[in-house]
Amino acid sequence: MPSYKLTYFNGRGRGEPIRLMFAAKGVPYEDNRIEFKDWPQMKASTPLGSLPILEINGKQKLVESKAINRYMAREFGFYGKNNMESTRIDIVTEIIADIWSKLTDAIFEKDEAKKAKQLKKVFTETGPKKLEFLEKFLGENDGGKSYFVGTSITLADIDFIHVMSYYLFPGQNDNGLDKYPKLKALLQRASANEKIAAWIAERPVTQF
Ligand SMILES: N[C@@H](CCC(=O)N[C@@H](CS)C(=O)NCC(=O)O)C(=O)O
Repeated sequence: MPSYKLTYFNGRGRGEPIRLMFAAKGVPYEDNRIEFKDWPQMKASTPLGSLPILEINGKQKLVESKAINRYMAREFGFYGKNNMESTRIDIVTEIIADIWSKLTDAIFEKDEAKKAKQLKKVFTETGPKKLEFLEKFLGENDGGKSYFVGTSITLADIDFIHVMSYYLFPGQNDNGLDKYPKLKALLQRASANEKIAAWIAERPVTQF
């Protein structure tokens, strides 16, 4: 088995779908967490001046989180059984990435008034529009009784678990999935996967 080293900040962010896949597959790896205070001196030594980086066998250095996600999903069997399934997984992950991008823009906005406005827009416009589509999309697969694509967990479900850990923002959007019963049930089902649940319980608690 290859040896894996994931370098990312000490947070969930763009590193967490990768960690969730290692957990779901039960594959050991080095979870190299960088503290923000140590980043400035390390930045210049990285290929793109950003993280995550996934090193395989101490040789290949993979960059770009979405490319790493897809590489891992292909390696670990989380990328569907054929081209159509992989493409349906891409559709879900790209939609989720749109929510994630608006959400993180808002979360990291320093101006509190702007931040509140942006968060409200994500919770009342951007998010619901995308989630409505995903609720229907999920229903097309097995009536929404299993997972986004096929009958086992894929990158689509893993990305969904991850981004929902931000979207269901405590005190502001806890009930953000109430209008989407299939998505809500999927989140519970996928998060209850024994290995994923164990990782979520044991991972370092970080704000983001
Ligand atoms: N497109 C890149 C973006 C990577 C990125 O911006 N990473 C952020 C953390 S989520 C980072 O390294 N920020 C520190 C910096 O840019 O100095 C990817 O998806 O991997």
